[in-house]
Order: sequence, then C-alpha cells, then structure tokens
Amino acid sequence: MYDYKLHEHINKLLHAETDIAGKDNLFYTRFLANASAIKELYDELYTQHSNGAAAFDKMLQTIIAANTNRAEVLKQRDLVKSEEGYWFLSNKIAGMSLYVDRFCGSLKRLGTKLSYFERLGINFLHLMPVFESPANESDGGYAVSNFRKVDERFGTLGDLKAVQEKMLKKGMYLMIDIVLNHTSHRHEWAQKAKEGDAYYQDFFYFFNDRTLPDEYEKTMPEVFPEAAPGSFTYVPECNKWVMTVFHNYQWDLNYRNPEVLVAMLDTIFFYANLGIDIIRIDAPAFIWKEIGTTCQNLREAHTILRLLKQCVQVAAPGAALLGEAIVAPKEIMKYFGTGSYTAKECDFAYNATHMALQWDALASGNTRVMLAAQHEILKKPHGTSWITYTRCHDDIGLGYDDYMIEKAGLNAYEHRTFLKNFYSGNFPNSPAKGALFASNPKTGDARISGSLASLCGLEKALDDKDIYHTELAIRKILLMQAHSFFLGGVPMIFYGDEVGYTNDYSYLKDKGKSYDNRWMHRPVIDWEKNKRIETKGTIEERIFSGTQHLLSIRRKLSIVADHSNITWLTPHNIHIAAYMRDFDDKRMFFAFNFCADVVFLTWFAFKEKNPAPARLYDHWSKTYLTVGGDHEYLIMEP
Ligand code: OTU
Repeated sequence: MYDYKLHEHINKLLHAETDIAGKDNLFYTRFLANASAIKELYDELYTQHSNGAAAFDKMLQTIIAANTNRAEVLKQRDLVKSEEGYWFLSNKIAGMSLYVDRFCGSLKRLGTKLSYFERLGINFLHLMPVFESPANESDGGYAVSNFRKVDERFGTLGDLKAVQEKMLKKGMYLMIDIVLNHTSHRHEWAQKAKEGDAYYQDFFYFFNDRTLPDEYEKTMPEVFPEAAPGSFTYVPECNKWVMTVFHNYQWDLNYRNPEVLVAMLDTIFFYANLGIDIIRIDAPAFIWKEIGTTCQNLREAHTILRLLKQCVQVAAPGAALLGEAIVAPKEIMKYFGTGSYTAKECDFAYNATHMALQWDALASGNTRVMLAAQHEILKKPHGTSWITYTRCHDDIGLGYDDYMIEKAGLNAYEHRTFLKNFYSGNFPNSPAKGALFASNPKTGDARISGSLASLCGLEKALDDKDIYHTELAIRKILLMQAHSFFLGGVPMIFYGDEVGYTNDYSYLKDKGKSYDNRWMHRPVIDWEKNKRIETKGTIEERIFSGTQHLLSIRRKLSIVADHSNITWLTPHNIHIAAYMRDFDDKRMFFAFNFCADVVFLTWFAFKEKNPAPARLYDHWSKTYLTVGGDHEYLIMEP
C-alpha cells in the first residue's frame, strides 16, 4: 500500500536532518517500503493514545537517527548478509552462551579467549546481560538499571566494542539481550517514578491500591512463586503498587504508553549499532497485560514485536531478532509471525519444546512423547530458525502439552511427576542430580534446575566413584548435545557443558543468589580444570573432543543447514529417535539411542523411503556400514 501523505512526511523529516535520501539510497528505499506497515502496526496499538501522533513522529526520528549512527562497516556487513539471504540458516554457525565474569572475569579477558571458542567450533557468542544491574538485585543481569552503561563488573562499553570488533574480524557473530519487559527498580525511570513523577510512573503499571492488582492476579500465573510470589509490589516512597511479574525488583514496563516503545526501540538500535548480529528479546511473551487474561502471549505483544521487526529491518537490516518465548509449543510458533511480510516477527525462537522433550526421552529411555510433538515443531515457517539447545542459564520447563504425553499412551500428571522426581533426585536409583525450581504448590507446577552433566548423572557417578556410570554419563552428555546440533537451527551450548561442569552449590552462601537455585548450573570456570582437555582420556577431554567432533561434522555438511528438510522415521524401536534430512540429491540419517542399554534398529528403517541405501557412512565413528537385510539389525550402544 502506498501512503502518499506518510511518504511526504518522511521525506520532510529526512531532508530536515541532512540529505539522507540522496546519500543513503538503500536506507531511503527500505524506509519508504516499510513505512506503511510501520504506521499500520503502530496505529493498531496507539491510535487512541493522547500522545500517539507525537510519539509516532519521535519513532520516525529514532529510525532516522539509527541509520545516521550506523557505522559504514556495519552497513557493509548488512549488505553482505542481505546478499547471502537468510544468512542465519547456515550450518556454519554454532554458539555458546556465557556469563562474562564467571567465564573469564572480564570483557577484556574475553577478547583473549576467542581461540578457545574457535578450537571447539564455536563462532557465535551470547553474552549474558552485561549492562548495569544492581549487585544483589540483578537476576543474573536481567534487572537492568542502565541500558547503555556496561556494568563495572565486566568492564566498559569500550571493552565490549573491542570484543565485538575482534570477533567481527574473525567472522564471528555476537548476541546480547534487550530486556524488553522490565527494568530494575533502580533504573532512572523507576527512581523518578518513586519520587512521584507522573510522567515516569506512566512508564510502569502503577496503582493507587490493590483493587486492580487483585483483579489481574485472578488470572495471572506466578513466574517465580517461591522467590517472588504475586505479581505486584508495594512502593512505600509513593504509597502505590507497581506491577512486578518477575522479581519484586524488576518493574514491568508499560507498553500501552508509546513513549516506552520508542525509548526501547532506541535502545535496540543502540545495541544493533554496536555491531550485534542477533538481539535476544528477553521475555517477549509478557510485554502486554490485560485484566482477565494470563497476561502472556497476547495479540498486542505480537503486534509490538512485528513493529520492532519492521523498524529494525529498515535501520539495521543485518540484525536478526530472537524471541525468547519459553511457552507452550503452539504459542512459541506464533513468535515467528505468520510468514507474510508485515506479519514477520522474530527470525529465531528457542526450540524449548524440543529441549524439554530430549530430557523427557533421556529420563524415560523412550522417544514416544518426542515423536508426538513433532507435528507442531515442524510448522516453523520458511526463513526462520531455531536456537537449539540442551541447557541454558535458565531452568528446564516441561512446557509441552499434556495431549502429547497422552498421545504417547501415558498419564500426563503421573508422567510429569515422574520426570520432576527423576531429575530432582527423588526417584529410586535416578542417576540425575538436579533440583526443582519455582515449585508452585497451588498449581503443582515445577521446573528443573541442574547442569547438563549433573542431570546426565556425572555428579553422582563421580561421588560414587562408579566407572560404569561415569562412562554412561559422558555418553548421555554427548547424546544430548548431538541431538540438539542436528535438528535444524543454530545450536547454542551453555558454557561449562563443553567440559562437563557439575552443579556448583556455592550460590547458597551468596545472599544475592541463594533464593534462586538456577545458580547451581551457572559455573565459575576454573581454567586449571579446563586445561585437562589437553590430556587424552580425562573426562574433560572426552566431552570436549566429542563436542568438537560433533560440531565439526555439522559444519562440514550443508545438508544440516536449516532447510526445513526433516522427516521423522517410523519408530521401529521406541528407544531410538530417528529422522532423515534430504537436500539436493543427498540424504542423511540421524539415529539416537536414548536408553541406557544396547538396542537394535532394523535395517528396514533406512529402506522405507526410496532410494534405499546399500551402504552408509557413519560420521561419528568415521566408518562405513553395510545396510543389511530387513530382518537384520544395526546395533546401537547405550
Ligand atoms: C528470562 O526467562 C530470562 O532468561 C531469565 O533468566 C530471567 O530471569 C527472566 O527472563 C526475567 O528477565 O522466567 O525462568 O515463560 O520462562 O521468559 C525463566 C518465559 C523466565 C520465561 C522466561 C524467563
């Protein structure tokens, strides 16, 4: 649609600045092409707002300023990426997520660790939030008090920029968060709101008494029921209540106010112009609230994301967006948008469904529930991708649907109880050592904390000096990694998992952390321990080399780029998850044994779909396999 008045207006704004239209034709073209969509989406949210028109102008100015501030080198990179098309679907990108301070102390140091990542096969880093955040009220950096100042704990903005430049030279990719849903109560906006400034109180959800909060809470689930029950906090300074869905020190931003949207868009541009390749939008499911709803995944939240996507597309087209929506499978899919141009939302979402299903299969040794969920996961639209992972800094939520469990022939309530007991060490003979996180006695819900290694049994096996179970744990760790590496999408390893860090219980002695057991799986890296990767046969070396081997297989095979080319095989053996991927004239099979015993898979499984192979190359063992008769079997070790 061509909106003549809007285009005239944009032209005027552009010429008022400098002659951008003449100087940066690409930007100008993108701007005009997206302008109507931007206006439409904006109007959906703010036509009624008294400040709607003025804030819209401010938004257009913000977009123009973002382009003006975008360095030439980044514009060049935007071009390269746009020529590659969907650059992020590549099989050559593999990531690691890490806390800068816990990994190596500081941003300066991080710059000296790049060869470690390269050696492992990692060329993409997700730095957990590095912007200013009050020490004991930080939520691991997700309570930001200044979106533009790097916290002294990590270094300076200059240090961050230096790491980014060093990475860029090596062709590596960088991701940081925009914590969109809330700020720290120590953020300047919140401070002013506390002092009674009505303009800034409108940046948050403020209430004079408990009437409306009580209404909201009737239908609002609690995110941290143990550490932060309820979703509102009393503010004594101004004798009002403020919405705090997460911790009481995280104040929810009010996106009904367009000023908030513009301010946060400007922050997104600030990050994009630092040279960030992928921007992780934290907790997007929560950004719109409505009495009588769960206040999650609302239509307006999606409209905001679409609007942000359009704006980023105009002024920083090389920056991809990841929506961190850890919600029900069907709801996750909606964060990709519907595929049409103005409806595009996030380029990436976390494959949280599959992550949880892997843990399900590992506990039960049975892949039926995983299979029952695939029809939903496979609906991902073309041109979008997953972040695939086994562990991250957060808990594991068993967020898939009950009907998926029931389709697998199990009772959902009993099965979930089994999984929670299994991973929190309350199930007889469970090898796993984790803990329940955010248990809610009112709903019976709980999530799971614990490191990859501890949940796979390494901690217990080492405590018991049990060689057999140590071996099994190493295999489980590599199985879990492998399964997330080849499923389609960009794999994201959590730091420490590449060498098998078990749980760290020191958080219990830290008052800023003891209330949150997610810290048990956020290790402080001991580089003396990591040095053991140099010694053949150590646990660290075996996990590191195995992970490295898997990543190198992935990097070599363009068939595993995200072509949406997965076909699941008929489950000839319920312990085995097996699928194939076809691309061009190539076919690759993937088979994973999720149980702790040797299993057999009929060769017929590989012949169901034509053409039937006579021989297969096993990339893991680097050997050829002869495909046998229909009554013969492939033997798969635990
Ligand atoms: C995110 O996760 C972050 O990843 C967490 O580390 C933060 O604590 C949180 O936001 C607040 O900023 O509640 O337990 O349903 O699961 O968005 C993790 C979605 C979280 C939430 C997810 C959130």
